[in-house]
Amino acid sequence: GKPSKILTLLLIHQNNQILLAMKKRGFGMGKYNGFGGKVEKNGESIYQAAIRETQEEGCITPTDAQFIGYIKMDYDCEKETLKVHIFKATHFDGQVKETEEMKPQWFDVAKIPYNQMWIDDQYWIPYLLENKCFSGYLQFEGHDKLIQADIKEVTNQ
Ligand code: 6U4
Ligand code: NA
Ligand code: NA
Repeated sequence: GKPSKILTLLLIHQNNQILLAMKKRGFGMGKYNGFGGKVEKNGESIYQAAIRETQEEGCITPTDAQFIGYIKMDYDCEKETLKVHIFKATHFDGQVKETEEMKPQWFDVAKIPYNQMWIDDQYWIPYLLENKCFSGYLQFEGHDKLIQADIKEVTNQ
């Protein structure tokens, strides 16, 4: 199979709102998403990368981040499979600011702009909002067409 790379994605869900950010450059440009990126190869943990990327992209430091989901993403047009580790936080230090990479914006959870987001987000954000852990696999044709989507709640028994 293809080589893979480990990525993080962190969403802030506070009261009845979710913080998303319009990505201004690079992978996913023009889409609203959480904060995230690649884990550094210097011994950084996935959790540390999730916090660092949120600091770099949103200028805030999540204070109660928890791992909530894992999705393996296969893009036919990308050299590497993405292993995306998703975190949720409800509190943070600092003030949300626009950066060179991201333009953040709060949305009511009833008005999440799914039509301006990655096509898979509508499948797993509902789990995140309900604090349910989830895991799954996505296979893309290009960046906007899903040819396989298998995301399920993960329960500990
Ligand atoms: P650099 O090299 O710093 O610009 P970096 O910020 O490290 O890159 P980047 O921006 O490539 O990493 O990370 C991609 C981000 O997009 C990660 O947070 C994962 C996220 N992502 C990729 N595919 C996604 C998808 N289908 N649905 C989704 N997020 C996705 O919700
Ligand atoms: Na990033
Ligand atoms: Na990065």
